[in-house]
Order: sequence, then structure tokens, then C-alpha cells
Amino acid sequence: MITVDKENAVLSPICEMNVNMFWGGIIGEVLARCGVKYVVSSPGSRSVPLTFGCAANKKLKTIPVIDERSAGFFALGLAKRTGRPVALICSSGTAAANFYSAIIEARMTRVPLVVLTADRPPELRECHSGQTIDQVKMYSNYPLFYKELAVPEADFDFFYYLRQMVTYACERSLFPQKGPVHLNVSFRNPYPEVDDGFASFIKEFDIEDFFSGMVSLEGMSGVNRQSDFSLISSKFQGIDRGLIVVGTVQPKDPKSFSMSVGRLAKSLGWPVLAEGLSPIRNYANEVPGLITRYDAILRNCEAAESLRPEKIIQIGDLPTSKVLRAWLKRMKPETWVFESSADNVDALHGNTHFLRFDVEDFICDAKVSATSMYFGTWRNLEEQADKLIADRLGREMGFFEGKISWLLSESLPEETPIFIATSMPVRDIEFFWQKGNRRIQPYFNRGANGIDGIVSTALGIAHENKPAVLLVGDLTLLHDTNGLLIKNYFKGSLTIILINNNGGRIFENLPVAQHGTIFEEFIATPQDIDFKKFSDYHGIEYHRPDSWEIFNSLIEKLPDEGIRMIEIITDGKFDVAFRKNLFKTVSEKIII
Ligand SMILES: Cc1ncc(C[n+]2csc(CCOP(=O)(O)OP(=O)(O)O)c2C)c(N)n1
Repeated sequence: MITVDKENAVLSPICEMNVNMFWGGIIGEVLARCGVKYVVSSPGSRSVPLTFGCAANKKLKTIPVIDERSAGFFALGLAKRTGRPVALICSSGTAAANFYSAIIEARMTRVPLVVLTADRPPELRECHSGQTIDQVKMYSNYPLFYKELAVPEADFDFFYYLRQMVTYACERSLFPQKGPVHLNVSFRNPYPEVDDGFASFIKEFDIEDFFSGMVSLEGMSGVNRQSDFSLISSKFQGIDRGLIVVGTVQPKDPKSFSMSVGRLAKSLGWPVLAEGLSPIRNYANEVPGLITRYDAILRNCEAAESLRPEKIIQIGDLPTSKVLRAWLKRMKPETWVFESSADNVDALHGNTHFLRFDVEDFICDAKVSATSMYFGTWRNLEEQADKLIADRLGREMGFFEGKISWLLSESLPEETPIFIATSMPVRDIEFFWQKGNRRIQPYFNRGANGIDGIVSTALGIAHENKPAVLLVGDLTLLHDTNGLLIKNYFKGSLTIILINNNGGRIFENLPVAQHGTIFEEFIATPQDIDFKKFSDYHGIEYHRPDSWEIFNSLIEKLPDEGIRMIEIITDGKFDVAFRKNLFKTVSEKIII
């Protein structure tokens, strides 16, 4: 019998009403016991047992979000931050289709999501029964695991099967690599009506016994390859012209990650080229020979030639910089890539060897004897380039959008989570983010580089977290304004730094930008939005600083709660020219 003691009941009484509600209740309880904490649910009828099963479970925090596309990205943000699987629930039909882009992003950036789509039973499919589409494997190869669950029956074997299948789905969202999994869950009658046949079954059901022996998936670690470590280390021993390249990585524990990279760099004596989208630049003291201005340095032909590397250790996906990628492609170094999943992350198709574990698990026994000339050259060029960039940006009083990234790195409070949107923001962070020791934690959606769901993902990261920041362009913000509908359930603080250059100005860098009005209308697509009115409509605090001093004063301290917008109006054409001139000057002025 289930509810002996109402206070400590395993399942809420609402889950005892019929077999479907019980099915949903067991799913909610299994999710909780597997370590799921958050469930994001969009409203619908077919999904009632799933939503009730989770919402009535005190161990789960279930959050309603009406637009499934925003829900998917909000869950993605929560899962990125917590490192735990987040469950997503929706009704049948096109509701499920709206999760698609978040599932793709989760697959490509290895974020654990457990997607539960409600469906009609097989006999109501392919007959226009209403809100019924083909949901079987509807997300193609993107989920790491897919299962069409059996239609619920009041039978013990069905519930043992359910417990095992949901546990397995949670496990597959974490091991051997993290990512989305999809369970399609059919119900005959989703509503909570009393069910006579079910009454005798439930009397026999011993819920404590049913769940005894279930182990949380939390804290389970990956495979230990210690036996191979000496062999791997020997490949790097005695190599002077070696480089560690840290690309776009979002480790759960940025400090431990940065310390591990630092340890590896020290034992090899190699410089570390670190993306702005990795946490490394914010733990500069841990990493000797930290190089941030590689894009500017490698534009200098003489430097690019003299810095030819023999071996590379790559951690995470490659940095965004086209200049760095082209240089690596030309130099063809032997490359060792830390990548714990089975994915191929070598976009350059080089001479690559994969190390299928995390850098944090690697113990390197190679030893460097003295600082190499190669290391010294990189460090010297870094100092020069960094100073030239700082001098130029420090002097600039106009609203060049790259200066926002530069200022954020020195002005945001320590440990601030910052979500950086696709398009120019990710590039400016790579170009201009300064090294320091503020332990700021960058997040991003670079799996598929979509501009969709960005507001929702940032809200997911900020929910029940430290005050967070979103750096975003105007079109990307407008693409996901529905994300702001979560406002009433959002607990936390998000400062949206809106770079408003009226349109997709990244495209100003392409030859197509010469095509005047056609370019403007169909590629740049300016929307001419008054963001003050927009903020008023959404009940968001609004600021439009007219100097960098005021901007700084707004970001040095972040509010404890609520959503706030800081709009900076910039000029896309001016920005493109500014970047070009700056990189030209820096690459010409550095001396080898
Ligand atoms: C879902 C999706 N649609 C379209 C694109 C193509 N795209 C890439 S960047 C961009 C423009 C973004 O404009 P904005 O956010 O204003 O940033 P800016 O380019 O001005 O930095 C577009 C449309 C995409 N990446 N993802």
C-alpha cells in the first residue's frame, strides 16, 4: 500500500487515482532517485500524468514554461549549470517538435536532458485522431537513447519494466557521454479519473520495496585509463615546440579544470592558447604562458612562420578564430585531443589522436627541464599584443562593441556566470576578453551555433544561481522573446547586456554586405525595435548608459533578483572597420 504516512509519502495521493497517474508518479520518483532535480513542463492534456507525477513529487522542482522551444532551452541552461540531467515534458504533436533545436544543441554540447513526450496510443495513430503526429524517433539520431514506452497496464511486470527503462534512460543521458535521451510515453486516457481495475492492483503494491536498492547516478565516474598514462606522456616528453589549445569548453568544475590544464602546461613547459569561451582566462594564475591574443599574433606572417608547432594538445572543440584554424591547418602538427565522448571533434581533419577521457583525469609524468625559446617567443608576443589592444580600447570613448567584452572581463563581480550569445558576441569575447583571476564562468550554445533559445538558456543558467549576465545581439534577443514569459517563475538575477546594432551585423564582414538594400532587407534584417518600450512591456528594468563609466557602474555590482536590460546602441559598419584597423595595427607593430 502506498500512502501509509501522508507526510512522508513516496508518491502523492493524486498518483493513486488510475494507472496512468500512477505510471506518471513512478516516472517522477525514478527521475528523482536517479539524481534529477529540475523538471521543465509545458502545458497539455495528454501529458497530464507526467506533469502531475513530477509536480506532485516534493523531491523535484517542476517549472511550467508555455512555449516548448523556450522550455527546451531553459532546461538546457539548467542542465549546463548543474551538470545533472533535467527532464522535459510536453504534450503530443507539434509541441514535441518545438524541443528539437534544444535537443540538437544538447547532443552537440553533451548536455544531459531526459525528454518525455506524451503521445496517443498506437491504435489512435495514422487516423487523424487529433494532435497526433509520428513521434517515433522524431529527433532522428540526436538522442543518445530512444524508447517508445509500453502503454501503461496495472501489472507488476509493467512497472518493473518502467522503473528499469527510465533509470536506463537517465544513465544514458550521462554515460558513456552526456547528452539528450528521448522517451515517447503513450497514454490511453490521460485524465485523473478513479479506475476500478486499478484499485486491487494498488493494494498489493509495496512502494518501499519497489524502490529499495535503487542507486543515484550522481558521482559515478568514468573509466580509469591510468595504465596508458606513461605511454601518452612519453609522446610529449622533450618536445619544445608544443602547444596546448583550449577551445570552447564548459566544464562542470572550472577551477579543477583550469588547475589540471595548468599542471599539464607546467609539466610540459608548453604555452596555453585559451579561448574566451573557456574558463581558463579567468584562472590566469593557474596557467603559466597563457596566450589570449593568438588571433592578432598569427595575422603577422613572420610570427606565424616562426611559431610553427610540432605537437598540439587540443582540449574541447577548436577555438572560433578563423586565423588560428587556418594556421593549424597549414602547419599540420601532430594533434592529441582530450575528448571523453566518442565524437569526432577535429574539424580540420588533421593528424589527430583522440584521448577518450577528461584532462582532469590525466596524470602526466613528462618533465620539462628548462623554459624553451618557443615558450618565450609566444609569451613575449602575447605581452606586446595585449598591451597594444589595451591601449587602443582604453582610449576609445565611442561605443565600439568589442570594448564591452574587454570591460566585462575586468569589471564583472567575481564568479559571475555569463552566457555569451552566438554571432559577434562570441567572437568579441575571443578577441578581447582579458586574462585575470576573477573566476568568471562563461556559458554558450556553440554546439550548433543557433541564435534560437538564447534568452531561455541564459535564464536557465541564472535560475537559482548567482546573479548572471547575458551578452546578446538584438536579433538573437528578438528570436526568443517568448523566453521572457517564464518571468513569474524565475528565481534569480539576469542582466541582459543588449548590443543593439539594429540587425545581424556579423554579416557586414561578408562580401554580400556590398549589395545595398537587398542585403539590408533580407540578410541584416533590421527590426527597428524600441527596447525601452519592449522592456516596459515585459516588466524589465531598463538602462541605456551614455558613457563607459556609467556602463561600468551598472555591471560592477549585479542586482540580487529580477531581469534587467542594459542597452548599448552601436554601429555595425563602424565596428567592422574598427576591428580590421585594430588587428592590422597590432599585427604590424608586434616585434619578434
Ligand atoms: C536559428 C538560427 N537562425 C539563423 C541563424 C543565422 N544567423 C547567425 S548570426 C545571425 C544574426 C544575429 O544577429 P544579432 O543577434 O543582432 O548579432 P550581430 O550579428 O549583430 O552580432 C543569424 C541570423 C542561426 N545561427 N541560427
